[in-house]
Amino acid sequence: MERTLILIKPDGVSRKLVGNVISRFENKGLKLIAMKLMKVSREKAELHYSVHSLKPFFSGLVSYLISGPIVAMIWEGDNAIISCRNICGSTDGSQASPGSIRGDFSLNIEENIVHASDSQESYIHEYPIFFNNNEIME
Ligand code: FUP
Repeated sequence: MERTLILIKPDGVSRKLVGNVISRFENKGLKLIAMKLMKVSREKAELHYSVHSLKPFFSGLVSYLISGPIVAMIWEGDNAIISCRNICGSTDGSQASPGSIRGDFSLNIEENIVHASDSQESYIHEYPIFFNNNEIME
């Protein structure tokens, strides 16, 4: 069993895609074990994206994540990380395959609806930024 952190970013929430996005993970057979609607602080956003801190797009990326409420979730299942990455699609919505979340709803790389942990190490870094252990269903 593997776990992964999924964020529905501010554009996903404001475009009322929350139900659609959640359905895709449920339909795949993954199990939802934590979820909250929240505003992310600048400090948390910078920590979440710290791997990109030296990239030219970092400040825009942080501003985007804190621009409105997000939905943070933890999903569990066999190979949850790669399964969820495939459901989300390629980072740039214009390149993402139709049928994936980004392929269906995003036209660019800046506003790409969702975040999904890209490895076990990333998940370990990311999930405590959004959840306390007592908020995760065991
Ligand atoms: P992903 O794991 O698919 O979310 O993509 P990355 O970790 O490579 O990038 C994190 C976020 O940075 C993406 F959601 C989009 C953003 N990004 C840009 O805005 N510009 C870039 O050139 C690359 C990434």
